[in-house]
Amino acid sequence: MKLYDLELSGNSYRIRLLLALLGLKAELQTVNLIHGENRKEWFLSLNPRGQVPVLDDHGVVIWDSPAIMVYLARKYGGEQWLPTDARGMAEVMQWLAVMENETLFGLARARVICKFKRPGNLEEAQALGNKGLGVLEQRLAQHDWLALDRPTIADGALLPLRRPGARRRGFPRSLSGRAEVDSAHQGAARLRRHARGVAAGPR
Ligand SMILES: N[C@@H](CCC(=O)N[C@@H](CS)C(=O)NCC(=O)O)C(=O)O
Repeated sequence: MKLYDLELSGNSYRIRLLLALLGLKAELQTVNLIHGENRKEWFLSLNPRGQVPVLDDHGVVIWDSPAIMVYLARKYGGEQWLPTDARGMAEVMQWLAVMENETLFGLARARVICKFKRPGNLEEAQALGNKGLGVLEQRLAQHDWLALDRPTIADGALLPLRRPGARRRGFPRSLSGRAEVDSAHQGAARLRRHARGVAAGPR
């Protein structure tokens, strides 16, 4: 199994995290976005969107981090990480939607504007990110996990982006010190503790 990824990429991190939680090993191939490797023909043939992460599981090629999580959870995780009953699956998927919207276009966008000086509307990104954090906070104030009563790919998808130290790696300062950030940190710590219990943890 091979994962095309990038150390700094939050979208790639969540796949490394899930691989570790599932006790799976993958060969990691760094795709250098700065040098435009993701726009080369060989990489576009794997992912026409030219983005990491991409998983190649012995010829089965999947791109987009939530899709990769769904694939890994269903293929290797039994019912634990993504259950097949209607309600359980829907509850997990609704959190993946938060990841694809508020996290990606809010927190992650704000991060690339601040850290990599990419163009974009920082205020809008932060407002959306804060909205997403508020939704996480509301849930985590009353539950240990985002979906159901156990860790699922919803936690793997959403919590690592707010892991302690994330701010140093470029998340906007204006998000610091907020109750929902602290709560998301606690959620992330809970997931990492769980990860330590079942696996060596991601790098
Ligand atoms: N929805 C995608 C987003 C992937 C994404 O934005 N990847 C970034 C790195 S974190 C990337 O490859 N950007 C290069 C580009 O878009 O040209 C996912 O979750 O995998």
